[in-house]
Amino acid sequence: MVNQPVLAANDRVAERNRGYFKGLGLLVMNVVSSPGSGKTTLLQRTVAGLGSRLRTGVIVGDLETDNDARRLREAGARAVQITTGTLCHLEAGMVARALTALDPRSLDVLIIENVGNLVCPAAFDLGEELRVVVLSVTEGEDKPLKYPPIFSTADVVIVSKMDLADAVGIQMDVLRANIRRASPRAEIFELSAKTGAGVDAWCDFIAARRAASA
Ligand SMILES: Nc1nc2c(ncn2[C@@H]2O[C@H](COP(=O)(O)OP(=O)(O)O)[C@@H](O)[C@H]2O)c(=O)[nH]1
Ligand SMILES: [Mg+2]
Repeated sequence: MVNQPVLAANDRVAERNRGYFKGLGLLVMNVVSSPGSGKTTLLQRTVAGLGSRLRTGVIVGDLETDNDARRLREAGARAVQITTGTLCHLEAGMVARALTALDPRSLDVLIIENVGNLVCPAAFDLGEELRVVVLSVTEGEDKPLKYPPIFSTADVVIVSKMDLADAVGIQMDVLRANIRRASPRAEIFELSAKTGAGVDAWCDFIAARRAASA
């Protein structure tokens, strides 16, 4: 159980972030998943896909290393790494501090890649407009039912690694039904960051949301 005063303090900073993002017309997404489900690979594709349309910045959180920020810079993003040490989630204040390195006034979209974990990030609002949960087909059909807090608060659920769906024998009808149950209001995308299949629809969705929030 997370300490209530810590959550209340985080919520206050998150609200301040939200007001600031709104004032700038910046579309902000908080991307959450288990480690290794393909967040960074998808964000590399996303940054490249939005490249000619929207200026995208990325804040990426991991316990250690700046590997992901380097991968995202290679894809053309402005990216800043937060290393959390032992902490299993990002907090709103960390995002506010990291953002100063990205010149937010010159961005259209800010993507926050949270620490890989389906539990801790659920309780920490970062001030995002969209909470995006990535679930790869290799994780099994039952995960949406096992992690209710993160799935019930998702605005978008992305089923990733679709190129592996047949190889791992996932039952897509069961997975889709479980996502619908756990995330009743979420938009659902199915894609492969490896082949690129489905990534255009995802980028079009981001562009439409950004146009609506600008
Ligand atoms: N087959 C396949 N592998 C993928 C895909 N997306 C990512 N991966 C692989 O999954 C591993 C973890 O990816 P990464 O993007 O680092 O995941 P993250 O930990 O969620 O940021 C890497 O070996 C990627 O090459 C995909 O769409 N298909
Ligand atoms: Mg990553």
